[in-house]
Amino acid sequence: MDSVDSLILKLHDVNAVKFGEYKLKSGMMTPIYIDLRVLVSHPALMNQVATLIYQKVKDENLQFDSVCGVPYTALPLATIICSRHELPMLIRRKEAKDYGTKKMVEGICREGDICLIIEDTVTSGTSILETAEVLYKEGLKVTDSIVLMDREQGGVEMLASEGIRLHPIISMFKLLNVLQAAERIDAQTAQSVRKFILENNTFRPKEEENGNGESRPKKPCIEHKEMTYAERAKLPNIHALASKLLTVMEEKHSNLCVSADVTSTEELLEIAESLGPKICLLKTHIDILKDFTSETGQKLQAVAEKHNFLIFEDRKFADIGNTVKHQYEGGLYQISSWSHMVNAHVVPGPGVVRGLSAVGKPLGRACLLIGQMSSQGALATGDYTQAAVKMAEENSDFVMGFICGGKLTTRPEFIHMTPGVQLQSGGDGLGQQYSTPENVIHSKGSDVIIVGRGILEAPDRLKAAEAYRKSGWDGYTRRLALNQQ
Ligand code: S5P
Repeated sequence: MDSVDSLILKLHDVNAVKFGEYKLKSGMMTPIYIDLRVLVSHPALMNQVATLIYQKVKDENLQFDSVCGVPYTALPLATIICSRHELPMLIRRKEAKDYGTKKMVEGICREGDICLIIEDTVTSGTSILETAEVLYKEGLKVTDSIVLMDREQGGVEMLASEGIRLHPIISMFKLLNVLQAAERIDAQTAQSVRKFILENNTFRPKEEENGNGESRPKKPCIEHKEMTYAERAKLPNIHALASKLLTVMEEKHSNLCVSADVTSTEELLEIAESLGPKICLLKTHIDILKDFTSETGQKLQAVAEKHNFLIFEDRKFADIGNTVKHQYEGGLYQISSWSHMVNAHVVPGPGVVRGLSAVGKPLGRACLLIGQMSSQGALATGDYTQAAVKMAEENSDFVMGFICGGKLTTRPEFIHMTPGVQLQSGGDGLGQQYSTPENVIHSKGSDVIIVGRGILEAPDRLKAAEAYRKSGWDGYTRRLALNQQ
């Protein structure tokens, strides 16, 4: 027997499905009541449900960073799934504590992370939406939700209108069919429940519901009709270097930036030469070279020219304008003379951008602002990240984009670049946290993956670079396909 069919019968056995006259949370009277709270008394059944929910995650290829169960019934289900598969979990509080941190969500919330919501039963979808709204306040995104039992009374449609895809495991009509076929209920009961469900759909599109014209804005998980890299390259207000980079990306079918974190000029140039055809951008930490000379920059430029990629010195400037001006232009490395772009922390305020711009703008250079960091416990979150976006918008004649975990602004002239990328998620023991190219590009809407050790430590760097290039590009084409339907 199909595992969902057998689950339906077991749920009926343990009285989780009841027929009669019951009142729903909304006050509506119903001839069928689903009470999955009883699951906690049946551990084997609980495990079976958890397995089916996780199977749904795999079947639908859902991408997310954490899991949150709607309190209380779905909480133990989320716990089992997260424990079994070592997934980070979040707990939504129903009431804020009146002492301590007053947090509404327990667990680590990283700005832009995607949280998968798990629920036991859905009628209208409001419980899922309430939980999603608490998560949104923590800077999280919700794109998908899995529910064990969908009463088919409009929850799927309501959540879709709010940008959340609902994936039910059991739907009401399926449940009725299985129970009727197994002679647990007679045809008349099944038919009266079907009639009730069809006549009691709770979903009303926003405009219909709200006569005063104040319909709430729709919250799409990803913006529709997304522009291609090539289209963005032609935007009238785009920085010339951002336009150049997007053009290179389109031409080479590559959104891969290799982070060439090596300590000798020879190895740096060797990486640039061999991986050049696979990348759109090469990122350096020039101060880790033990043998830098002014020739290093010149040679790197020549290879960049030959293989059509740009250079990004990951200097992370973080001082007052006057100091960064000197650091950018002078010293041993004379960064502005050979690197197309650099990045800066926004902690000093806009002066850092103005200082860099004074040197870089006349040379046609550009800057990326660090809106978020990939490392555990990073403080660049929430208002800080928003301040970085504002600073970029106010200085778009020199700022071309962001270092971030995912898309920070919908303005298509800015390029989002994400470090902390490997084909397997995880970390490095020193705080680095990795997401996959698929997650970064497809789910989080970033534009460029920055990959260091995932390629540098591979037995065959060229093969690894090709695997990352392909994975990043596939994420982009899948994202485009999804948003152009
Ligand atoms: O938040 C950040 C920002 C940057 S630029 N996290 C990062 O890891 N980086 C840089 O990306 C980091 O300095 C390193 O050069 C690269 C990541 O390297 P990997 O070996 O962990 O892929």
